[in-house]
Amino acid sequence: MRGKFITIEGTEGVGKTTNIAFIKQWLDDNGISFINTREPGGTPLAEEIRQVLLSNRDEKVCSKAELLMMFAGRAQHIDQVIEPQLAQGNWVLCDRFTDATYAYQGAGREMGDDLIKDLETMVQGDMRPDLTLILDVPVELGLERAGKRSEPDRFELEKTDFFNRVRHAYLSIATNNPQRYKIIDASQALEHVQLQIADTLNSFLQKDHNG
Ligand code: T5A
Repeated sequence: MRGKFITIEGTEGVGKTTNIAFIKQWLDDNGISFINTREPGGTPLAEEIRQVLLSNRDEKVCSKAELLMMFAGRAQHIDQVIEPQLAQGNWVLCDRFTDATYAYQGAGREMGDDLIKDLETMVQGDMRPDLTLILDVPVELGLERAGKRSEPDRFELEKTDFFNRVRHAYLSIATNNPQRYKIIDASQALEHVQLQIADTLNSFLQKDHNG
């Protein structure tokens, strides 16, 4: 049986990395074989593209170049990792996927959705995640948390307005498709965030078992 594809999304510093550790434990506890991966990245070539995308540079990266690099890495990642793993029956847990492109390039960079939809169809066909968790915190809180952890990358140097557009795009994507998306209030203490995540995963698994 084909594996399930779960993605984790949110603005900077919402706690994706922290909560992925919790989800991995939940998968282990439920005896589910899985791989954990990320975007941009996930294969040696796509990780090289990630470096190009995140590193600070004097040359301005134009939005179309940024968008195409996101999808170039994604095409490689799907072909080499995601699709073969799902086909083998393993679950794939991915830190960010195409919803990040709608949120960051579509809304953050104000490129709109049309071009992204075309690229999504070209690169993914009709393949979409089965479940997407959107960790939500006010932008200022996320940036404060991320700032304590490491030096800002090229995206983290953007202004608050940019991240507010990203956040609202995520919330609107989720609201328009409650079947696939679950918004997690990640501004709470970690144990409360993890209770919400566990509830979501337990009902997803239950629905899967019920067919
Ligand atoms: N991007 C990506 C695009 O523009 N388009 C795309 O298509 C894709 C795929 C990738 C960048 O690329 C952009 C978006 C991004 O800018 P990334 O590394 O995936 O970068 O994303 P970041 O958001 O930069 O990831 P971070 O690692 O910064 O944030 P996390 O993983 O969300 O946060 P985490 O877990 O490291 O937590 C941050 C801090 O908060 C604490 C943690 O301990 C940590 O110190 N924390 C909490 N503190 C209190 N209470 C809680 N509940 C907490 N949860 C976490």
